[in-house]
Amino acid sequence: MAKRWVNDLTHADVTPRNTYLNRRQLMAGFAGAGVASMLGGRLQAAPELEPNTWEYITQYNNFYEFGTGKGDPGKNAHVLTTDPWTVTIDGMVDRPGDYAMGDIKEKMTIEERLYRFRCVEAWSMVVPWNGFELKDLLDMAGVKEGAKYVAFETLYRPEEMFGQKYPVLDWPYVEGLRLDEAMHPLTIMATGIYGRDIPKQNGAPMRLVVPWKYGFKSIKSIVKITLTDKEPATSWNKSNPREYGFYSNVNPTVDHPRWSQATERRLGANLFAKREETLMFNGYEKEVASLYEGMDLSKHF
Ligand SMILES: Nc1nc2c(c(=O)[nH]1)N[C@H]1C(S)=C(S)[C@@H](COP(=O)(O)O)O[C@H]1N2
Ligand SMILES: [Mo]
Repeated sequence: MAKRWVNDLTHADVTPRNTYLNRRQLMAGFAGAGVASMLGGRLQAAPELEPNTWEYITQYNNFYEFGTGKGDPGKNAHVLTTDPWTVTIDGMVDRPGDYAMGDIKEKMTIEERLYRFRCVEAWSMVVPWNGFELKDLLDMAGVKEGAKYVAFETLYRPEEMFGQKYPVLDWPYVEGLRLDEAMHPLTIMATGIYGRDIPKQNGAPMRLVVPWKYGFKSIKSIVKITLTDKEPATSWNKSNPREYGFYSNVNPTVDHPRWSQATERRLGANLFAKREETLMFNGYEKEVASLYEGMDLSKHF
């Protein structure tokens, strides 16, 4: 099964060192996840939303704090201490402070959201998240007039996140959204998958999910949320601005400089299934296109 993964494109190939790490770790690979899906596979990938298996969702991950191989986070993330967990909300808010994760969960309404998930590397899956709307959390803190963006930060704890000992990215991982994107009802903070607590490799105890954007926008294990009037720096943009923009909306008509974004490989699909066509805004065009009216999306990629 590892073989199929070797063929996946990777946005990690930003330096020769990364290329080396990826090759090595992909070879070590992960065995097992593909078998059940092959046996149960249908001849054609279905267009309707069918969630991926728990195994795929939790064993094929990108979480570079725990290694750059797809199987690494599933093997390594168990060492992360997620309780206690504090989320700092600051910047342009009425009620800045350090919020205990338990208190946040108690106040928020947890729902299930079945979303497509499309990585910039051109693979995709469908995930039954549990979580709450980011808007509700921001409303709790009270967004001040004049705030235009939301910046997010992942935990920095190299003793547990061994990947942070290597300069693969400029740690901690940071991301950002425009305020209207953050307030959109499709934007959630995920705290669970398949009705269970979200596994550490998927970003416990709380990670962002923005289903119409490439997966790297969906930052994991968040400890800080800052409301600001300036466009925040984002990790992959800092690492390679030519290839990764601030917006990173899924768009089949704007290719990555090194590969096409017109199609995608649905994880867990039958081995012989055709690649699927990538949908504008990952299939959420009706809901989110109005956010980008009048913008040149090939310029604001
Ligand atoms: N902190 C942090 N968040 C991250 C990443 C990461 O390396 N570190 N990888 C991103 C990428 S590239 C993708 S595709 C998704 C993967 O989420 P999943 O492993 O839950 O499928 O997480 C995103 N969030
Ligand atoms: Mo990704």
